[in-house]
Amino acid sequence: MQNKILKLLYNSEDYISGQQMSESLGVSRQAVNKAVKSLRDKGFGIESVTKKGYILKSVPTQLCEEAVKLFLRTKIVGKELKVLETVGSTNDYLKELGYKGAETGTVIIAREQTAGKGRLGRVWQTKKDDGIALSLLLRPELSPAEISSITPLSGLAMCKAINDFCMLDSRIKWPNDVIVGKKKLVGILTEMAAEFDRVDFTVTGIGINVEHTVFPDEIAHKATSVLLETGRHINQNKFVATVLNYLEQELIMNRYRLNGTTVSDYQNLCATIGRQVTFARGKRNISGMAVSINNNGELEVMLSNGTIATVNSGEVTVQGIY
Ligand code: BT5
Repeated sequence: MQNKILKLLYNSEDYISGQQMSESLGVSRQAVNKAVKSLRDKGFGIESVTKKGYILKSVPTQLCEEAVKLFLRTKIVGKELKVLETVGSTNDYLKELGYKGAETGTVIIAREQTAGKGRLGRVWQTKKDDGIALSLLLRPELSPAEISSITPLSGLAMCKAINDFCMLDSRIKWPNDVIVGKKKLVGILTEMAAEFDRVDFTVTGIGINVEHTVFPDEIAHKATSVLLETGRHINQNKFVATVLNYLEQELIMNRYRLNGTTVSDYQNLCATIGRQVTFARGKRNISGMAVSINNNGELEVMLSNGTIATVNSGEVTVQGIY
């Protein structure tokens, strides 16, 4: 109901009366008043003038479900969407929903995470309203071996969304970071629930630094935020809708697989390619020049003897970055 009232107000250039709204939605005037009040409580600037009606003057900048939905243009991603005030980890929360049958495209967003996770048991640091934590559940009809494109495609979507919305020149540090300059703006963690030959669901968690002006000492040298890079405060709701639009474009429209176009897009935006990298093989550290990624999302590294090594784990040090 609130979403419908909001759509009417958003799409109307002039004042719209309570009567008009109640007629076009087939609900009572009282229900309209109640929805308007709830929307105002959530921070929507809805002005009312006697005999003219209501007009939408402003949308909250802090995350709110109704506002994200207002700007969303997707068919699948975010069809089910929830914004939480606080949660341990959006990935853990969404995995629980996944086991209970949540449908593909379900999105959980949190204004605060108290136990944000990175890969390999590492911690993802977030502070209330400074960072956005977002998780997307997908049910691709693929085998566990075939879902390796999900993280790179998500990274590609994030990089495009940031460059488009924040007008930044962000790049992808293979496989799962989005960086600006030499610092990390976004981290991505994909988890899955699978049987031997069939994926039940994947949950891709994306942490984005938005409003931070300072970071904890241990990451201050390698972390940055949209505010630090642009000097501007963004409307988080419009931004999240842009992110979800790009996730749908890159993941759903490409059926979760890298192809010629997405590999080429990824390579054009990848900061790792063309740099010296070091990675572990067994107990040895090997260095070489990152030259490309393949259709499985693996990094191809040219070694000094001219052979190509394929790296599929993210533990790579990139010279000049981190
Ligand atoms: C990642 O791991 O970068 C994946 C982060 C995924 C976070 C999202 S938030 C929504 C969803 N719910 C979750 O619980 N998680 C996901 P990794 O590549 O392992 O990088 C982790 C490392 O990045 C840490 O060890 C720190 O060095 C650094 N780090 C931690 N917090 C950071 C931040 N806010 N900004 C930049 N770097 C950070």
